[in-house]
Amino acid sequence: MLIRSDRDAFQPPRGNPVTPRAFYQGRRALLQAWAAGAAGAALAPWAAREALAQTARPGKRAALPGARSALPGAVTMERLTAYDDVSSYNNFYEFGTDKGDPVRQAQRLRTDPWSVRIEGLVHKPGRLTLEELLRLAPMEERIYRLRCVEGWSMVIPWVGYSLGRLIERVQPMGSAKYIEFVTLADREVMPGVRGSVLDWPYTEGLRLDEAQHPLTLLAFGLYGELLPPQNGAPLRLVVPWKYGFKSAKSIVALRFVEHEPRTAWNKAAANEYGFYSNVNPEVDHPRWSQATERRIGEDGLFARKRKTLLFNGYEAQVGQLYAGMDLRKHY
Ligand SMILES: Nc1nc2c(c(=O)[nH]1)N[C@H]1C(S)=C(S)[C@@H](COP(=O)(O)O)O[C@H]1N2
Ligand SMILES: [Mo]
Repeated sequence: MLIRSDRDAFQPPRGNPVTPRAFYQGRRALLQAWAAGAAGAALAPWAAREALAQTARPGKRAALPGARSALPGAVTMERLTAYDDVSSYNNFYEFGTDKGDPVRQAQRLRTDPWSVRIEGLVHKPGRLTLEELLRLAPMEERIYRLRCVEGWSMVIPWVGYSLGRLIERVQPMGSAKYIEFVTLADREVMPGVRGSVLDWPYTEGLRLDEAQHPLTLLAFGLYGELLPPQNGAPLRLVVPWKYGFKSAKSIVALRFVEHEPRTAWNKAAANEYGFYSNVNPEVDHPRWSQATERRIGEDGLFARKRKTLLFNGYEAQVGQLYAGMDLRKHY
């Protein structure tokens, strides 16, 4: 594996078009373009400085640079959630059910070596190593809102590339209609897996067209560095218009299937967690409202609740995927 220790800078594989230098030069050029109004609304110089400061590397893990995504909807200008919050307030039930459990318990997760099995209805099944996955497509930085079904949200600068790039590589058959995502279940290092909170391994699923949507991210990093274990190292999904639990962490297999797969949360409580789980302020969870959310880091005395947006604010990009569907029925 290329990553020898947390402190070693990630070395872009040969042939990867994104070098760290190109990344920083590219970002400087992008910021200048923003300031000049070339990329839509002009940013004031202070805002440009803040955008640069926001994504400063925390220096905790190996660097994983990515060029700011040019994809519509892929970069929100909302204030980022602090790295310390992103990496210490987590849901990763394999390591325990308290928000503070993953950061304490996940440091023993071994991500080297790692590979992902490609199974089912594809012309190119097999196993891809993490090295192969890291160089499969250029890395991009995408700043997405992540809305947990529990009613809190964060804004996180992820690094990765569209899952569609991997899907096209493995050539799905015409009969493949869904992808089931299987994640690691290692009793040795994951205390939660010895219990029965969920039916392990944690699995998730997407319709093939959802998985192929350019906003669906295969993430390897955040804040310009490799993912911390508690955030789903070495690779995870980020599906920004769906509740956070659809964004499966520490993925070990993709299964291309014909029928809608069961998912870990659907098995645990089908009336509470449907297959689609699109963020929708009008469809309440059976036990609480989904109309508002609390932004992590804004929980002080005067913090206001934010209104939750349909499809988490990504309606312009993804609404068409659900045209004609009854979103109350397909919750
Ligand atoms: N394997 C696995 N993936 C998972 C979870 C989990 O418990 N296990 N929790 C999900 C939930 S409920 C949320 S909100 C997000 C949280 O991601 P974060 O901790 O990086 O913010 O991860 C999702 N992915
Ligand atoms: Mo969640």
